[in-house]
Amino acid sequence: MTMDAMISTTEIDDIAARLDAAQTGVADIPSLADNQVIPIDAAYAIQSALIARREARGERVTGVKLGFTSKAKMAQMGVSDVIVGRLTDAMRISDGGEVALTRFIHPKVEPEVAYRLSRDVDLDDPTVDIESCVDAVAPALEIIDSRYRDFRFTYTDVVADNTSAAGFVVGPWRPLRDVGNRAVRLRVGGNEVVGSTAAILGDPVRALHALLDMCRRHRISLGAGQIVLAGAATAAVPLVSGVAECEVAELGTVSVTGVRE
Ligand code: 0L1
Ligand code: MG
Repeated sequence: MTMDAMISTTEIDDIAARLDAAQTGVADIPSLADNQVIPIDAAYAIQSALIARREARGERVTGVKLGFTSKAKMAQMGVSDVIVGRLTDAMRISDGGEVALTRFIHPKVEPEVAYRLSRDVDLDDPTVDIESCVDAVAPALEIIDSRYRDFRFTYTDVVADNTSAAGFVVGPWRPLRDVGNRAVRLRVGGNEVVGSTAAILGDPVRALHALLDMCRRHRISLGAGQIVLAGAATAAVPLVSGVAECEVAELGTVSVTGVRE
């Protein structure tokens, strides 16, 4: 076992390959932290290598997502920073569509708010106004599926694992508006949980500012047309067969049906 914080390019590629195989083979792996300390920059490098593997298979990055946007989750992980992951076209499920549960290891679903970028964001421009780079907002669902056994991971583990990103559904877009403090209802099978968009950093619009900061720090590009998942309005709920539906008050509804093939 090595506890050396230094990590080589070869190790970065090896870990990305293991995480990629866990996702494509639907087979979990132990927490990286059981064997190795992964520095945060290396964790984002592993995430980039993982995304490069997806791109090599023909996937396209179509957005970004934020995680750990609730005070409760940050406290649980002992961190004060959000995390950023990448979304690809292969992760997108159409609103009202079906998703095979066999694609995932142990999927959970989160009710979220999505923003749409209307122009490229110049990360090197200190005066950039991120809110003016957004033209639309929509209710959304995120499917998370940690590649780590029992969802047991550290902060850097989960960054390396592309922040558990596995699927997402975006509801009808509306022109950009204030979506702060809106009631949120998530129904999955027979269960219902309620929350508020205030759970997303106090107001989802703050997620845009946090995103800009993280993307600058980790050189993650933000381009016109990309989707931003701002974070979860409630704790994640296991995704089971049947309809999962999220309703954000005065914004709209989005759903997906989990099916066993
Ligand atoms: O908020 C999220 O999208 C979840 C980030 C990853 C943590 C988890 O898998 O629970
Ligand atoms: Mg999420």
